[in-house]
This record gives sequence, structure tokens and C-alpha cells, in this order.
Amino acid sequence: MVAGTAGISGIVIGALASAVLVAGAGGAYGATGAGGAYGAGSAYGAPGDGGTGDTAGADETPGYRMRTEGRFAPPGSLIPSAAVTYDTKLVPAGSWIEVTQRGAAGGGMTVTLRVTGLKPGHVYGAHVHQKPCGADPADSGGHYQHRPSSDPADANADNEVWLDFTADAYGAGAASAYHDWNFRRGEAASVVLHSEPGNFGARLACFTVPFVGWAA
Ligand SMILES: [Cu+2]
Repeated sequence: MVAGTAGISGIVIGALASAVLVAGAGGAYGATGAGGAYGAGSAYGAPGDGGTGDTAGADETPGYRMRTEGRFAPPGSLIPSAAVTYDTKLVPAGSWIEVTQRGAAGGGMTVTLRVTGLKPGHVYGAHVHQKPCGADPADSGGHYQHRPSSDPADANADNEVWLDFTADAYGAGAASAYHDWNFRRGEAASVVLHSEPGNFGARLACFTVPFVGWAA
């Protein structure tokens, strides 16, 4: 969540994201996340709505979908954003990020990342982190780990969600990661962009994401 709307109270600039939990027999109970200015989100794939092209119906595996997007702004901007950039050379103010998550109860999940407006040709690292973004790049905490560990060898793309990408000639990038596990509730809260791929690199920017926690 984004705090600090002092000075512009009374102006509500859009709900940021929402998630839909898909119940097998046609009932949808939605968890609606909200989170600050500068973004819009949508839920899609409610069972039986017939309008999204996704499968729906009585046989559908119970699951969820989440999508959120934002525009990066430096900490302390007049209009706060869920997307915070700490390095406006590599993640310019106004650049765009979208994160989606979809998965099934007891099954796996896919997390995707799309960005535009970044530095063409640059190779970025990206991971899911444990805590929401803040004014300090360290605020997002460590990487989410499926098996929590202090062993550096466990900081890998199987035990964590890595979304490294290379920005194309237009500054756009995308990545996707599938795991056969789901996040524990409340333990995954942001996507951090790093200056290098892998397990290295300074924290360039951070996007607070209302990930669905499904695992016990
Ligand atoms: Cu990271």
C-alpha cells in the first residue's frame, strides 16, 4: 500500500488491482486490492462470464487471477505510486510495469512481468520480494523463497520467482516464471528491478503487488 497522500487528500486516482478467486461451481468471490495512485487494474476470468476467452465452467479447477499495473515515480512524488524508481536513468519516471499472477489451488502458478519505457538493450534482474516497496530500496526485504533458507545456494530461480529480462530496442521487456507451488499468504508483496540479472545488482525500482497467497 502506498502511504502519504498528504496535500492531495480527497483525490482518488483509481483502484490499482484486483484479483478474482474462481470457485469451481460458478461462484466468484473476489479479493479486491487497492493501492495508491497512478495505476489501474482489472480482474478477468470470472467463471461463466464468457467474455474473456478463458475457460470457465463447472469443470474449471479452482484458482485465481491477479493483474496490476503502474507507472514508476520517484519516492516522495506529489502523486504517490505503487511503482517506485530509485534510479531514473535505468527506470525513468513514467515508465510502465504490469504484473500478473494466475494459478490453481494445490497446483502451480505463473507470474508474468511486462515493462515499457526502460533503457534499450539493458539486461535487468527482477524478483518477487517479501515486503512492499518504500522510500528506501531496502524496504522490500529479501526474496520470496518457497523453502526459506539462509544458504546462498537456495537463492535460485527454482526456489524464488525470477523475472530477469532484456529491454528491447524500444525499452520494452517481458518475462514469465512458472512454479509448481504458490505463495504463502502475505509473504510476497513486491517485484524489484535490479541493475543486473541473477542474484546481483543494485535495486533500481520496486512495484508493490497484491500477490495472491494461496498456500497454507
Ligand atoms: Cu531482488
